[in-house]
Amino acid sequence: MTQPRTFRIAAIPADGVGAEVVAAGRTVLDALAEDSHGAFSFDWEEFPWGCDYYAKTGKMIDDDGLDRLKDFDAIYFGAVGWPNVPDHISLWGLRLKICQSFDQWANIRPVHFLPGVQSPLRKADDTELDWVVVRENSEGEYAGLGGRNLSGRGPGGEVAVQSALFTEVGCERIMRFAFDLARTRARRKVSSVTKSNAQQYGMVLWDDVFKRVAQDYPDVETESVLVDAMSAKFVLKPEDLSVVVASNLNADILSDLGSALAGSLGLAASANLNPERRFPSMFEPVHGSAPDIAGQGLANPIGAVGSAALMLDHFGLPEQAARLHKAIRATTAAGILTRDVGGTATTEDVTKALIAHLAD
Ligand code: GGG
Repeated sequence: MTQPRTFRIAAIPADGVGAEVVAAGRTVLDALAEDSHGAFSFDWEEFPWGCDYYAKTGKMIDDDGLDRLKDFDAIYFGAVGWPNVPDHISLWGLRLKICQSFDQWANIRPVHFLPGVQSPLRKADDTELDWVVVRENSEGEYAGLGGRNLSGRGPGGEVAVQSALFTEVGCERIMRFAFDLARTRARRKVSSVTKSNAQQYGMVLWDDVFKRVAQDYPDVETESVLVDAMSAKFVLKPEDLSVVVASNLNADILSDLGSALAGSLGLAASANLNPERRFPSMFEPVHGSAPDIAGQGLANPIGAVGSAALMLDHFGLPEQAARLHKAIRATTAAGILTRDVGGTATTEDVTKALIAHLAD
């Protein structure tokens, strides 16, 4: 008989709708655990970090915050960013600080088309669409290298340098991750997103590593596509996609496009993985804090619940993850939809429907 397991999870709702969707995700996960009759449970600890905390303390996270997080089994994150704090301070002070310090170098962002949710793509009406964006999550355009100088020249005289960093180690590990993922999917294909025609150093290294790694996966189809052409392909030929591997910034932009094509950013889930498991991985909806709807009970919890499913997969509970995915599909198919996907349901309505459908 397998031992019951308790997963220790650090919840960081952070800003805006983050609080509402993390609460919804926790409620659904606790319902799942209750239904497991003791096979597994979740032990939650919630941390108050975010922009409000910054306004009070001058810090996005406590000085010993990473130390307090490092022994959790996972981090369940909401969204970061609020108009009272400059975006680069809040993003670097919390989300990127966690991702980079815990070497969460693989960011997985599946694009699922759900029943009952209308896509702006006409093609989605009669074509099965489903792909995963694999985002390099530790370097590239987000390496944080650069600086501002020459402000002494006076107004209009300052300069800024922001360098992208591409290492062979960083490129190779994310590409191998993408190829391994492709081998688990019906269509074994990896599309690499590049811009090597214009970025002749970093992106040419990216392309060279892609060609070298591909040789170890002769059973996986490949293509290398410029980021501008890939944006068009997302809209015009998405049925040709399975795993899309891209640098930090390119993948961030393309995954938002993918989520919008699937109907809403509110549906999109993500996992920031430290595949070696030296540090906890972090699971969060792709969307931000949405100040326009925050605190009104209108946020779509599906992105956060889909992220919880990715967390269950990471814990080695694929059947439980599948139950969440099934409940999500049953809920949208029944027309229980928040405003962002054309419905009138509240966060609470969708959460209740998800829990009800766990029994299906
Ligand atoms: N839950 C995702 C989130 O809070 N994102 C905030 C954001 O601005 N992210 C930008 C990025 O990750 O590049």
